[in-house]
Amino acid sequence: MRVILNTKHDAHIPPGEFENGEIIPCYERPERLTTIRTALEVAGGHTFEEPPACSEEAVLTVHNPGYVAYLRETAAEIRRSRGSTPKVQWPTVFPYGVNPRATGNRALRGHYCFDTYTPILGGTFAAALGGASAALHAAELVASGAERQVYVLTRPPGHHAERERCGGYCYFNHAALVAERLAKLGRVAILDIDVHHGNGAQHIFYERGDVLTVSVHGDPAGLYPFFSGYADETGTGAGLGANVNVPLPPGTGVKEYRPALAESLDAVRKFVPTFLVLAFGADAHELDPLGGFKLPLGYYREMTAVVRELGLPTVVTQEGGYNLDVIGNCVVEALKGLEL
Ligand code: SP5
Ligand code: ZN
Repeated sequence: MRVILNTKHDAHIPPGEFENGEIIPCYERPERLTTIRTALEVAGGHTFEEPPACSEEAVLTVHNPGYVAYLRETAAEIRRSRGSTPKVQWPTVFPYGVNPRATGNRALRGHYCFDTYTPILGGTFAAALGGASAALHAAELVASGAERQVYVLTRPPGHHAERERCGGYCYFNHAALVAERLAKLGRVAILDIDVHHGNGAQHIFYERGDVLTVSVHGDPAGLYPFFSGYADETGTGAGLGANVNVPLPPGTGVKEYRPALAESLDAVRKFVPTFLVLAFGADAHELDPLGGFKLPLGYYREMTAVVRELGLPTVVTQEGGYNLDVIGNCVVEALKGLEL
């Protein structure tokens, strides 16, 4: 398969993530991308390419201009600071009250980010724009008919990013950028099989009837992102019925996952899309440190083979997956399933 890389990814290497009052080592690190790339090279049959750089305006199709400018300016300010102020900017206070007003920097930090896992560094904007470039190039290849399947190998991931908020290690929503581009040509379904709820695309397309968002994930009562991903979130207005959540309990294995995925694929078929975006995470694997699911490596080919049966032109975006010993092979198997 044609693999589009975010070659700017290592401009973003956070010093840690803030979890329950402690800074712990990042789960989301550069080795995630390089280990997946190496596994694909060893497996063979894939080509790797750098996308042309997209403009900042190109991400405004799904992101708010104030948010994009905030990421750009914060990163620039951190680069200029040279040791006098911290090299990382974390939010500490989040919107509250009858009319939250975000004017000064400390309020903006919490306004434009919804958790403590997603800091801004001097290189964050460049890395995020590199990911958007990869996603938009992949979308263009499928939109033009040059390719039927393309895989976007990028980090930081994208599927938690909302229209004007980063979170869950995500800054720009790659799956949403691809969907918005393809929606100019026809109906688009986003199927999110990362173990965490695809809250970003749900948020961005919640009122849209031309983009279906479907997510299979761990029950938000016990798993990140905690506030969304319940089955009764079904869309609103023209988008009513065009959002499908399939939450599954901790410890979910193949026996429970298989029918849940089948149900999700039925929802996709019923929508009769022209294009598919597969937001793929390897964090439902049994050895993932964050997911709590029990899917074995041996299931990953079957998992995407049933997606392939949809017969749709498809862009795959790399989302989560945090066990460096298994994510490479998960991707290898998933792409095999799509290409069968
Ligand atoms: C793209 C993606 O998969 N983002 C997921 C973000 C989840 N971050 C939660 C980190 C929780 C860290 N502490 C959990 C310790 C488990 N042993
Ligand atoms: Zn995830």
